[in-house]
Amino acid sequence: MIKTKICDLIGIEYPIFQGGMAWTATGELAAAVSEAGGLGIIGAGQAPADWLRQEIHKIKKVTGKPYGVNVMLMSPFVDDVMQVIVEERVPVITTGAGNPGKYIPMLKEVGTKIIPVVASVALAKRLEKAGVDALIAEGMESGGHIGEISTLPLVPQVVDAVSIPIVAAGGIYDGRGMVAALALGAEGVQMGTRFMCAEECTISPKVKEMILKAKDRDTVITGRSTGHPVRCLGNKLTREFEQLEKTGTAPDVLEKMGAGKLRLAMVEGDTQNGSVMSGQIAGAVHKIEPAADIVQDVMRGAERELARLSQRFGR
Ligand code: TUI
Repeated sequence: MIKTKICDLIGIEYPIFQGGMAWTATGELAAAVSEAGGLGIIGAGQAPADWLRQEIHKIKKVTGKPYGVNVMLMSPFVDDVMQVIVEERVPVITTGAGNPGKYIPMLKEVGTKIIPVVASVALAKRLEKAGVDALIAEGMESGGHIGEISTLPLVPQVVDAVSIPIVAAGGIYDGRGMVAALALGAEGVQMGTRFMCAEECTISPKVKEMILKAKDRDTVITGRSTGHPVRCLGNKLTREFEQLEKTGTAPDVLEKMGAGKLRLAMVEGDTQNGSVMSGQIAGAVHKIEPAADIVQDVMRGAERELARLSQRFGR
């Protein structure tokens, strides 16, 4: 049985987080993952607070198990979103794309566990001092907004720099990845791309199909020149974006061009003009299956892999 500190901290059966992806991780997906024993996380993204409340209520109808909300700190609605989290007594929040420091006191007051995503050792240390409960160390293999360091070098450096539990993210999709993360000192894993292909994920079937067809080298990073690098599957939009970046287009023009493109892909299913954020592991995802099967496959695979390693190299 693989039970870790992160399981005890938040009261989950398996140390698997489903990434709280904007316009992708709705109440339906998060409820299925939580009910299966992992941590389902709603992606609040840039959605208004009312939308979040409705998704939280969907989860509460399906399961009494712990769940989370991911707060995208660049959202214009971030203050209202935090207010809903406090009012609804959300058990866990994860944060992305910034420093959640100023919200920590109000969340602690209601007992919400705070688990920010970090892409560097410096921010990890600062947030530990500010009193967060755990951290997700996310490598640049991930989809969406990313840092500059890969999972393999990032996780052990963060693990060694702080004493709170670390969840590894970026490039993980099966039991082998979980065992690798545990070997690096992580207490759990977060997976996004594989859960995009869960049956319960409500994104457009066209996006799921694009992930299923993707190969190892099909993602690209755009937006480096704006200071907000984003990993997506390459398409018409990324080619146009790359061209504009090459010719020195101003960051604010590029930012404007990116606005609304994630929704266009995930909700409207426009996989050529929309932003199909996905991790490098897309090339390994080959089927659409229930979220519970994903959770079970990762856990069984990890146990099998530990047994294999111990048989091969143990005494
Ligand atoms: O947040 C993510 N991934 C995301 S957010 C998102 S929504 C979006 N929409 C339009 C444009 C851009 C994003 C899609 N994917 N992952 C967590 C993450 N956070 N990765 C890296 C970071 C990060 C980066 C810099 C966290 C903190 C940071 O610096 C903060 C500081 O103050 O030092």
